[in-house]
Amino acid sequence: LEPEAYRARVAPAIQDTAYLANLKKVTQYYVATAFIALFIGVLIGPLQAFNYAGINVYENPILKALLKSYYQGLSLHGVLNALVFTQFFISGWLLYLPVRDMGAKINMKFAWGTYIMMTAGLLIAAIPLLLNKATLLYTFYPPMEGHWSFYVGATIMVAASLLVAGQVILTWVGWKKANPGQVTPLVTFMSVSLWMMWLVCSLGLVSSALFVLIPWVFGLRPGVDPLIAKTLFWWTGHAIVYFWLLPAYISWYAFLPKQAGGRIVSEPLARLTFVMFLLNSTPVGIHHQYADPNISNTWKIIHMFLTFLIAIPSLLTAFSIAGSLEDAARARGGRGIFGMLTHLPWKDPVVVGQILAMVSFIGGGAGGIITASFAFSPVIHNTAWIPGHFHITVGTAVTQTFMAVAFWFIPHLTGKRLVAPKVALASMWLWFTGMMIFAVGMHWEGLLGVPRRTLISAVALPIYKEGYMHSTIPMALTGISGVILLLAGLAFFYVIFATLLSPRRDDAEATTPLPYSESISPAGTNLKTASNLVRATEPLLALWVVAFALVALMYGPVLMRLTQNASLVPGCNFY
Ligand code: HAS
Ligand code: HEM
Ligand code: CU
Repeated sequence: LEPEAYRARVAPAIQDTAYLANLKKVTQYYVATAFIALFIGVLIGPLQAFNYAGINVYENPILKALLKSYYQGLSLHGVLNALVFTQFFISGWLLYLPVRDMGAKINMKFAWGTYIMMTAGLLIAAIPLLLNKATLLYTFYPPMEGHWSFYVGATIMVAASLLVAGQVILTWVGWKKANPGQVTPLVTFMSVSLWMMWLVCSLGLVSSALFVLIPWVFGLRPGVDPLIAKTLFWWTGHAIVYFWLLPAYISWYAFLPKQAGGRIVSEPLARLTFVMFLLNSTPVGIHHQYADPNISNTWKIIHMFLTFLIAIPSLLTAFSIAGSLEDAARARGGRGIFGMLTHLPWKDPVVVGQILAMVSFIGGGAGGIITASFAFSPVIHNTAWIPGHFHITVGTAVTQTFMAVAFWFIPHLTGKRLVAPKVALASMWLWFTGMMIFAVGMHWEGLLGVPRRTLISAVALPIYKEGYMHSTIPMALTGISGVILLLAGLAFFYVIFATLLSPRRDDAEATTPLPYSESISPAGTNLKTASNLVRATEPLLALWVVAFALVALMYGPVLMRLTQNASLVPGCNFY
């Protein structure tokens, strides 16, 4: 992107300082709420890691007063980290970036309205969670039944995010009308396509909430069909991982090159990546249900191939970002394979955090592709392997990227300066090291058959020792990782909260500007002269329709069969 062209485009909105301050404020609220949720969620994590080291801390009276059971803690951990933290951070990030990128003036009352609605939904759902009335784990599979307020609160939260999506997409439609024949700028393109993807994928969860779960918990239906609910859950539940991941990709593609001192390799390629995710993220969810009955093997295998296909845009991203980092290292005087590594800015926590997040994703992605295999799945499904996989995808690739982004984004939004950059840097290394050790320990335990979601340290310590005798080393690794991650979390949250509480210095537009990168191959601005790839990816509305059609095609027959054979069972709970 040409910096001059960018400045000209966004000038009117920037000059309206009151508007800009308000936009930054609402974004700051989203981001701060996200990190408060993550703080609580992360504090529970090490306790679970100790469990997988054979150490049961849940009998401790102080802890007993706070958490009624391992499962209440695990429910809070999963919901706060994977659902609340991500959704709040992403809603702020993906509202602010495209609006700034287009230089648009949005309706700020509406923007605040969505924030308030999302927070209200969170509070409504949090009460039963804290009262141990919604100890359902973050997947809330029926027939486990929680208090109705959990389902209602969660639905309100998701609905609020759909309104954010609507506001951004409509702002873009307005931008298109005002700028006919122009190529959508990259950050806007990525954000809009991602919000469109979220609308396609959230349909599963929304219909489960409206037509299955809420009527059931209010007693309007005699029971619930667990398989239908689970299938609708994974319709959303797989693609949601890309709703988490792609905001990190936006940072890796659009901002990290500049932060590292290089350029974006190819804007058209970045656009292609996002379109592939829009089309193919959703119709793959049955790889979570290989073990479930009443879904034919044919559909399971089709979804498996589509899962392999959805690894391709991530592979494109891997090579493309590696190219940006090489470009950065060269510009900083690096030569040769090792020069590429040594000449990156290893003292900058923003860059280091993101590079380490990516390195973790090499393992997370490779593990995901292995996990997706129909033949291998029975070995590791429902074992500790699975938390091993997703703590180096969502728990590191995504979370650590958001953490590193916060080191510049919070100063940018608040006009404050990052407190203790060295502690920030240390927290990134600690988090990465802790998560890599955690991943080795948990994948390994999984291969030895240790089940996930089990208070294994208490129920079966003798069995743990007998049955999983060979697991001493991975157990030790998991326990050690819990300690390292606790330290990492404390260091990180010290930096974030101390920064938020420090005094404001300026409006940050000059001191911490949006770190737009230049491109080696830009997409251009005029559609007529743009490349075929840019022209093919520009009609996002049409591509969106194709995405809806694909998901209907790939889920319609599966859901039809499940509905024809529906059998309702009553709810139950175990807490
Ligand atoms: Fe997954 C289960 C398959 C990606 C999250 N996954 C989960 C669950 C979660 C999750 C939360 O097929 C658990 C759900 C539950 O509670 O039951 N996953 C995949 C596949 C991918 C994948 C094929 N997962 C993710 C991402 C997640 C995530 C992303 C969160 C953000 N996953 C599965 C399957 C299951 C599953 C099965 C069900 C298992 C079961 O039995 O229950 C792919 O999208 C991965 C593609 C990624 C790559 C990596 C690209 C690498 C990049 C980094 C490059 C690095 C550079 C740095 C440039 C191909 C982009 C270089 C710099 C230097 C200095 C060296
Ligand atoms: C589950 C540890 C951070 C998301 C788990 C489990 C452990 C663990 C051991 C498995 C529990 C079981 O299966 O019984 C930790 C540690 C963390 C951490 C030590 C860092 C201090 C995170 C982060 C995220 C996350 C940052 C996401 C943003 C989840 C989810 C589950 C989980 C979604 C699954 C819950 C379920 O099965 O219902 N965590 N975690 N964790 N963790 Fe973490
Ligand atoms: Cu999945």
